[in-house]
Amino acid sequence: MILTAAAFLAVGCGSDKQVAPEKSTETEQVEAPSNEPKQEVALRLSSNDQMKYDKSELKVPANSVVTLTLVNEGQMPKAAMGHNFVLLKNGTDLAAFGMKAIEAGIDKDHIPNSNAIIAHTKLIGGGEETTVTFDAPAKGTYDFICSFPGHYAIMKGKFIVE
Ligand SMILES: [Cu+2]
Repeated sequence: MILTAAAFLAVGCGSDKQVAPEKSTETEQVEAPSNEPKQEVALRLSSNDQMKYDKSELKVPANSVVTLTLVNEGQMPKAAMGHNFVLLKNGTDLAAFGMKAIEAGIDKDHIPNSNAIIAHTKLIGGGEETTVTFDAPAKGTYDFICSFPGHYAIMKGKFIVE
């Protein structure tokens, strides 16, 4: 039994050793983004009682890890003038998403159960701030909105990955 096991292990090791050199010689294909350290990017987005963000465009490099801090500089409570940040996949129907956000209700921070969402913060009232960290999506231009009922018509912007 012991001999059989040893023979099996030897074969196992042998086959591993054969595979490894083959991989390392394929240098032309070593462009796996997952192996590169990701650049960390910090963004700050403010909002207020006038139902506005302070930026209509956010830019990040491709393959970065984004930490976005949303600040609500207003004084009104969350139920009256709450704000969040919701980053949406390309091609999302904003009107349809807005309806789902209303249905989700304030208990869920007006975040609907939707696969259109790339990343989002919680909903915050005046004087609060919140942070979300996420991997930047593929290069392109995306919509971000506040999903509080009625806000996305004004509270929206472009999130650009370049
Ligand atoms: Cu809002």
